[in-house]
Amino acid sequence: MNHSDAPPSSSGGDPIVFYDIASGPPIRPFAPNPWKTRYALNFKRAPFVTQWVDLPDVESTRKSLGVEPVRFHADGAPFYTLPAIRDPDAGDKVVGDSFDIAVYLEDRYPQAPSLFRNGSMGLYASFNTHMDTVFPMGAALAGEHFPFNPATAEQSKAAFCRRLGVQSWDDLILSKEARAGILSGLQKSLGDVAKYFRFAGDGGPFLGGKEADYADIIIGGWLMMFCETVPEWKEIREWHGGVWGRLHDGLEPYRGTW
Ligand SMILES: N[C@@H](CCC(=O)N[C@@H](CS)C(=O)NCC(=O)O)C(=O)O
Repeated sequence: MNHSDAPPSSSGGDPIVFYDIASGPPIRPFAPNPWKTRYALNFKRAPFVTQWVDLPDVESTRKSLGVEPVRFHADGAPFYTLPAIRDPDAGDKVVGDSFDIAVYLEDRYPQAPSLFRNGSMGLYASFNTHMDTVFPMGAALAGEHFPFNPATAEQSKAAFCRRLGVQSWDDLILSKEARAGILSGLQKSLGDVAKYFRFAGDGGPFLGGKEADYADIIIGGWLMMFCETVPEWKEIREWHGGVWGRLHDGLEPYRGTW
């Protein structure tokens, strides 16, 4: 987003509407990219309400907001995603990508702590892209633990199968051996990321030390997905000297309520 597009600041009117993906009841946030936005909204102390969207309704919701897709399937077809936000207090401005939302919030709430140190958004954007190549391999571990809404689970499973080119949902359920293989691959890849914490100084818990910023939120969003959907989370949080558990716990004040 161009900085000149941003409204001057909040006038304290209607809250931002945050479109997040609903789990089955009782509803809880679990999706990694929406978690980045939830953390950023709380970090910037932005007034917001959550509009829960059932997985099969993500496409129609995004279309109704008139926001262009930011992801595409392998065949080039649009992949409709959340998060998105709508800001009624800024002429119903809609933003539909977690990173763009963070940039928007930084401009919108200049008095709140900064998400980006030294205004270096480009560096954070490239870090975001990098992390989005490392963490998704862990998503396969959710499998049968994915918190579908029972009312629409079959529809959602069919969509996942089409997307991944498999015949049935059962094909996506991992054997014990496959699970162990993914865990060990994830551990190796996260080991490279864990090395970034050597700059944290005095035990972190964040990448930049004692204060969180958007780089921690990028990782934290993925860790929330592990925490909510991956049974091995207790093990993962202890990997690499416990950097994951410490960062996750350090972000607790920014989780808010829903
Ligand atoms: N680059 C986008 C990616 C958003 C994204 O991939 N969202 C996922 C949830 S983490 C989604 O909406 N998936 C919908 C689906 O799987 O049908 C962003 O950061 O906002």
